[in-house]
Amino acid sequence: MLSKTKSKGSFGSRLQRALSSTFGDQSEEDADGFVPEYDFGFDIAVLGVAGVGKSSLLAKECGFAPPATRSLGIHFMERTYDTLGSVVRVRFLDVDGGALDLGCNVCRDAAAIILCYDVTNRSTFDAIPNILSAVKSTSVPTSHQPLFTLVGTKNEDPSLRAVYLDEAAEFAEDNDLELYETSAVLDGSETADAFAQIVTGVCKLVEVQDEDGGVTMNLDPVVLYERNMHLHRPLTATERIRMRGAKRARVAETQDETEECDWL
Ligand SMILES: Nc1nc2c(ncn2[C@@H]2O[C@H](COP(=O)(O)OP(=O)(O)O)[C@@H](O)[C@H]2O)c(=O)[nH]1
Ligand SMILES: [Mg+2]
Repeated sequence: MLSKTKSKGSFGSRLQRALSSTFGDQSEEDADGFVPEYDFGFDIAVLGVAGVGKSSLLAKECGFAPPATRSLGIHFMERTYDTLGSVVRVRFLDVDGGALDLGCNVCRDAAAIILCYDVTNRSTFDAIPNILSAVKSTSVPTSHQPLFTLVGTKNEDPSLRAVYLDEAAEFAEDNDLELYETSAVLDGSETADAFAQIVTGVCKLVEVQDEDGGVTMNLDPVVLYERNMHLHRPLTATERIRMRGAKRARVAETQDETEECDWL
């Protein structure tokens, strides 16, 4: 007799589920009366060779002291932003350079990916194409591709520069990436500006015109889900049904694309 075993999903999805229960992804489970502190949320994964300054950059942006020791694995930091009339909670996944495999799995559910290199260290820039292709080769359905951004760090001293802006800009253009340069030791305004633009860039993926001709976010849970974002309120019965359909379609799309890849 055939026995049915329930699939637990990929390592990435299991990790994500565990994280959601730890960090309280309450998009579907909240009880009535819950007062949201934000309208919706999403993850941004930050990748790059060890030592490029990922943790320092995130510490600056999220208002923590920079870490005293090297991070191992994946660390989480979060903060909220006011964007396009909504409050959005962004959870940053600080992926240690040595945890790229783990990072690639987590990237599957991220709305945006920041690839960091150190402008004073050429080899960290040379590593970016490999990191980019490793992330892109994870089975993310085409319609759910995250927004990719390239960030050059430690740009405060022009005399130490080893990667010139023109070259980085050319790579960014060729690979359809936004490019920012910043430093975690300066006052933080450049960093804040870069992060604000990245968060706005993600939100713009689901923007719509309102009746007055202004721009607002489309907070339909399925539209958000398509871009790896989630609402921070309980879903209605109809929304739950639509979400189940969208999730099933995504699983089917992932399988289709994996099968296509097997033929290559
Ligand atoms: N000069 C300079 N040093 C930085 C900057 N950001 C980080 N660092 C230093 O670079 C080293 C590695 O930083 P860290 O954030 O741990 O890198 P990570 O491994 O990518 O997370 C630390 O000694 C930081 O103090 C920066 O903007 N300018
Ligand atoms: Mg670190």
